[in-house]
Amino acid sequence: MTYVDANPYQWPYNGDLRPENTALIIIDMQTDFCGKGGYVDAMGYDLSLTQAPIKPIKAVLTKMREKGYHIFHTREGHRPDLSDLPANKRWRSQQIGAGIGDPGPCGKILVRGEPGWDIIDELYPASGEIIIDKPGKGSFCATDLELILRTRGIENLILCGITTDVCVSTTMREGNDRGFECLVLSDCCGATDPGNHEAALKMVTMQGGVFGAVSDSEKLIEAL
Ligand code: C5J
Repeated sequence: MTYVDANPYQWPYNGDLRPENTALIIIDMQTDFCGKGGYVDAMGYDLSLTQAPIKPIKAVLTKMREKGYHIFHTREGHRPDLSDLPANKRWRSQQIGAGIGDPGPCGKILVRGEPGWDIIDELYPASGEIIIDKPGKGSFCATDLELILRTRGIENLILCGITTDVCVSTTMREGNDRGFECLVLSDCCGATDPGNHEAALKMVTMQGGVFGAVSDSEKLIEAL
């Protein structure tokens, strides 16, 4: 049996941690969320907060690739004709001066195929790794993620990426409700607000691990 030192319990609950049944899911490490001229930059948030997880994610990705774990990457974005962009999501983004679909220094904000929408070079998917394109915050909504996970017999999800309180948290909740055993890595996530990052992680640990457990890159690598 293999466990990762985690809070509030040693993860996974049953000690069944193997490359065959476990996936790393790296959420939205796109220029739009952590690069100069992207969506988060246009909203005026501190980019160092969403860039902080790049190095620890790279360490985890390297180790999990080496050990043969399933690797998934997600990208939030919309069709070029914006047919999958809800009017309220567009309107809200316009209120903060970063209208989704509007032109910016990295192309149209959060639009598929634009430079700002793609995954940053440091963490770019290797050939054979699964990329999930999603129109919303959760990675299960309007995607084939669950079908692929079930088809491969994956039971454990190790989650990281940006932002902790939005797309990572939503995906963890969706995965947990579907019966997946979820672990989030605190230093491999980042949010546009440090308090929200901390709160999103703390929420996981309530009720004996209401959405799963929290660990970090070092502890995971040690366990692997
Ligand atoms: C947001 C995300 N924050 N990837 N998306 O809009 O968390």
